[in-house]
Amino acid sequence: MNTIEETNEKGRLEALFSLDILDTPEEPEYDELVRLAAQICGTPISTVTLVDADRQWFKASVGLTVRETPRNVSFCSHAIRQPGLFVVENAARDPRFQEFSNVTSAPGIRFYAGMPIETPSGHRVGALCVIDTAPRTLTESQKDALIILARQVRGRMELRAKKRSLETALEHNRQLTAELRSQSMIFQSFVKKNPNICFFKSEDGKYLAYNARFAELFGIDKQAWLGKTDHQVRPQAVADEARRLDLEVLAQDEVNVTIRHLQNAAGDMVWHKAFKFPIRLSDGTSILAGVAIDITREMEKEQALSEANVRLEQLATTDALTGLYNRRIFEQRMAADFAIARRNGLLFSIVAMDIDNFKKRNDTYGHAAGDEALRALAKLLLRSVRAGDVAARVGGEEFSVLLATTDTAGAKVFTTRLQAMLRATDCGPGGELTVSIGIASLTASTSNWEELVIHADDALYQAKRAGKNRFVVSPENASS
Ligand code: GH3
Ligand code: MG
Ligand code: MG
Repeated sequence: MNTIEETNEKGRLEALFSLDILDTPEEPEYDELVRLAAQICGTPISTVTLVDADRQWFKASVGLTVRETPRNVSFCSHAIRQPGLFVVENAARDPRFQEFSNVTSAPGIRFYAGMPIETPSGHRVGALCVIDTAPRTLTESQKDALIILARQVRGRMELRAKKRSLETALEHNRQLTAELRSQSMIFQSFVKKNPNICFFKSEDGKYLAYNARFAELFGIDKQAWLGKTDHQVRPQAVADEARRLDLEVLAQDEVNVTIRHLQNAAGDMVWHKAFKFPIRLSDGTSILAGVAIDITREMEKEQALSEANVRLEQLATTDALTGLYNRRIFEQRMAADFAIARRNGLLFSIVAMDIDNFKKRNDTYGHAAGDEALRALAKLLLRSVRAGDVAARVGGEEFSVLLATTDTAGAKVFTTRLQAMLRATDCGPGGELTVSIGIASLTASTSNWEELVIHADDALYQAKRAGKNRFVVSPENASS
């Protein structure tokens, strides 16, 4: 064989194998065709032969007992080398065949006529042939019949191949369907068993599906809302809002996240984090999908934490007994407000205050009476200061007041008024409560807030020395 023939032979064998017919059982439809061929041509033998790599195999035959023979004694191998009817009238006289064992001995072939069977791809995979043991010829109508019958064989083989590819497609389809069904089952149980609330709505707002958690939230039946819109099952205002959001979500391709506070079927208020997003279908329509996570416990925890933080903050910044700011906050505010005042040339004063003879009050009337007096004074201080001022308890019976945008004269007015109020206030057992006060105001020479505190303390000390129940202005501010 030359190279082209080898290439053709490879393609031919592939075409033959793809028919998947070799070594299959006998089939009446082929048997009938060979019987008809033998009858019409008046020959004792007829076969539908398929030419394999090194043998020829008979799909159907009459007059033969074997089902295959080696290719080196194959007449059909010669027949399939050309497209038309191949006739050998006397093999004993033909040098191509006279040495064939099936010519020299049984069955003693003399006459052969074979019509190649061609696949749609143009490969000749075998032949329909008639064989006789005596030399002879065929009439034109016998030749025609043989050609027609070969076409019938070919038609049947094609049908068989089509049936096979249909079966393959069907099997593929069956597998796909099974796969889809199992995927859909996975999805369904995913939604069903999901601990979160899941639902789907159509573009026109009808509920397509929802899970047990969703039904539980609204206290409804598994089917109750299917095919209904929010406007049919929820209060008007809620439905309006839901529809507005759904349309917004359907119009874009993002996940919409909202936190909601709503009442569940049991009447409890719950917190939900809700996610809504569109699912685009292949037919161009969309579905709105929603998932909601119950975050009530997290929200409660967060709330408790922030309340605890506020309490902690209060504890750290205020004095438990009086509710006034403590020394730490007073100093912080002092530092900040002093800096602002100095930078902007604002007036700024502080008042340092110490209760007179407090030890004696405690000793005589008891600690509780002392506490009561401290609270009474704190209340007065809170009432006297303006917004922006800071009143703080900076020690046991010591208080400081920061007076923003206030000069010494203003501080004196504040102090005098406070003392007058104190005289008029019932501070519990022990009678009238008096305080000694030192006043210091920001001047051009004050370099820092600590200096101002020292001046006020010095002035307070002088007030004590001078007989208590009075105020003294720091010498630095004496001229005002
Ligand atoms: P002076 O007029 O010189 O200021 O004399 P004083 O007795 O007020 O001052 P001293 O510093 O001798 O005593 C202050 C007292 O304040 C002593 C302390 O027990 C009392 N004290 C401090 N903190 C509290 C408190 O929270 N509650 C009560 N009830 N007393 C307190
Ligand atoms: Mg004191
Ligand atoms: Mg005192």
